[in-house]
Amino acid sequence: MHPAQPSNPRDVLCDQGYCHFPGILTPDMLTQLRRATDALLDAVPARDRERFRYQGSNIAVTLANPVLAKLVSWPASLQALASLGYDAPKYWSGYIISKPPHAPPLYWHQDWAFWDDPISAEPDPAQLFLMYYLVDTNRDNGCLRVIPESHRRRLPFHDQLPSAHTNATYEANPDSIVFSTHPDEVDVPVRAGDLLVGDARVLHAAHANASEERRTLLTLWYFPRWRSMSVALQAGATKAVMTHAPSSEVKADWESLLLTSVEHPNPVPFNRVPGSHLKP
Ligand SMILES: O=C(O)CCC(=O)C(=O)O
Repeated sequence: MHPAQPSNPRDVLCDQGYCHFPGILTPDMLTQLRRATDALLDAVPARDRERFRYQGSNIAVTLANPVLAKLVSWPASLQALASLGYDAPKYWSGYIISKPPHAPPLYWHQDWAFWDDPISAEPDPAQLFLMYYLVDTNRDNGCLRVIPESHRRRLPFHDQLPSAHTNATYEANPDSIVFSTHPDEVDVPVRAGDLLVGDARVLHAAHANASEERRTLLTLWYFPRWRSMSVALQAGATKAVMTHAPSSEVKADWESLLLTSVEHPNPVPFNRVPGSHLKP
């Protein structure tokens, strides 16, 4: 029998690797985001559509776009983070990941990129994804799939998967293990405008989009407890950051979320391969 699952969102996040906040975006914000992302998606060149076919798209969020910038500092989401105990998060980057109609599934992967740092062994996440789907999601249109607890427990599957978002995943064959079904996986369907918060270490994938509609997701990356990270890790994280200039309209909201460059003689290297810090 499984032990009882925690009900406090912070405990759920630390225990399962993700938690869910319904109804975070307003209908008006959803409309603005659909309009902004549809315009960007319609302009994606054929070469990128082919390369990112398993994600659907991989468009960097730019803060020059006022609607996307507004999402990064969305008050209800920052309140959700504060309710989890993270009241001074830092923003890292974001992507528009949109599956067109009849798109294939997304490969299994995890996104934590600093496995050499001892913080990787802590139950409390060092990096979070904030996911906003712009349509209701389900098994048929490509909802998220997660392997609960995989952020804090090494599974044989970890050693069978290639590093995420590399040629090995972009060019994987449809019969590759990265598209397999795992006995511990669960579907995570959501409503448009909900917020899914997840630990960057958790193994996740997405179903194929078998519907006639575009399934768009905005994934934003934050460091929720920046001040408790070592200077070497902060330096590694800022080295890898994509810098965007915020538009003047939203800069005030942004100021406390922005990363500034941190120097260290030995920045923690970018390494997405789970090492000795992930125990069975
Ligand atoms: O498409 C999704 O539902 C998840 C996207 C994701 O995790 C990724 O592209 O890295």
